[in-house]
Amino acid sequence: MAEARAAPAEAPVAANEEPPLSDVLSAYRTMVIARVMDERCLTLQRQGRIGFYVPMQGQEAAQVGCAWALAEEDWIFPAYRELGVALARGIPIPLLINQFFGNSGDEIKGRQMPNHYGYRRFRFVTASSPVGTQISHAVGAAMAARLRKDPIVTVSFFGDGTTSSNDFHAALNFAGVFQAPSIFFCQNNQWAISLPREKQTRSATLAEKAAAYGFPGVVVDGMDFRAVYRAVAEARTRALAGGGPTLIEAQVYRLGPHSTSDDPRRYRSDAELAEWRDRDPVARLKQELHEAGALTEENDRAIWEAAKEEIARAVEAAEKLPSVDPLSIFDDVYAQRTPSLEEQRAGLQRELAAGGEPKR
Ligand SMILES: Cc1ncc(C[n+]2csc(CCOP(=O)(O)OP(=O)(O)O)c2C)c(N)n1
Ligand SMILES: [Mg+2]
Repeated sequence: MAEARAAPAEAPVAANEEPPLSDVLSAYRTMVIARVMDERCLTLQRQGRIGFYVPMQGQEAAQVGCAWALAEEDWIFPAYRELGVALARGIPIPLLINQFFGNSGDEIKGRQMPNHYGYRRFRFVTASSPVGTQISHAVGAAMAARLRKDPIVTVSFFGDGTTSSNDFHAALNFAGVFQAPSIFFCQNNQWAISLPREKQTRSATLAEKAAAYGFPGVVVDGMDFRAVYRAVAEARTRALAGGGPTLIEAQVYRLGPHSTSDDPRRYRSDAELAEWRDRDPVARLKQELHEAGALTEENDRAIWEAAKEEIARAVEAAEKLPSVDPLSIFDDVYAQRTPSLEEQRAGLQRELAAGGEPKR
């Protein structure tokens, strides 16, 4: 079965060591699941079955490669495009799909935008919509971990455009000064909605910005699973040894739209898209596994089929679940509801019992 197996729980191999082949095959499977789920979610939104989705095609190797080099105790501070990281963490597919539907299986009870999930038990903080805020949070959590002598790192995920945010500067400066055990994982997907990378900054690379904060910045081919894995493993080893933070710029491409509210044909060329499609990270890892004798065409077909089936099952189950109970809107805010909230809750309960639509 094409389960999105979580990245290995034990500490990752030392820097520069290669992940074992069996592990790479699991990572490949996770990348395939991410690709299939991504396509399915886009379609679900186009069909009006879910409200919103943020695609990540083209960023599978960067996301899974990064997550694979972490330990499960490490905390993830994602932006809104990190499906590959979520799957690599072992967050179950049905849980994610239920969140997109905002149904009664959504642990967040429909209180977040679709696609803005987070789960404490997976150490995966709720996706940040304001760009960059998660970077400061990650540094704060890294400092807390160090004070508590927790041997972990925190990792923030963000894009090229986010390097222009206030939080990027504040977080990296602070992390540099205090040598926070935090990894800044920038997926340079070449676009910040319609703004191209070359208009974002005059810096030659995004990674070189780390020099101003006094710590290493590395550029890595984000279409290459192993290269990403090695860069993150090395940054993690250094952070745990007290060597401070690292900024990693993974060069990738967003093959799909920015979100389901975007039409990229209005601002970028088919030729550019085609050029990056030729560097498809999923196809690349497949080729590598094939050459290493770890994957046959037949096994590969089975991996894709299993992924499609698993996702289809999760969607089918999600559509059978009822919506979130409207009364749950009054839960989880106060330990004891105020009299006015009790009154409003009773009013809604009466309306629902009378079969009416809740007043908006
Ligand atoms: C503080 C803030 N300003 C503006 C926006 C609107 N916005 C949403 S996504 C985005 C572009 C971000 O680009 P990048 O950091 O490259 O990430 P990508 O979406 O390409 O993954 C912007 C400007 C926002 N969400 N938050
Ligand atoms: Mg971008």
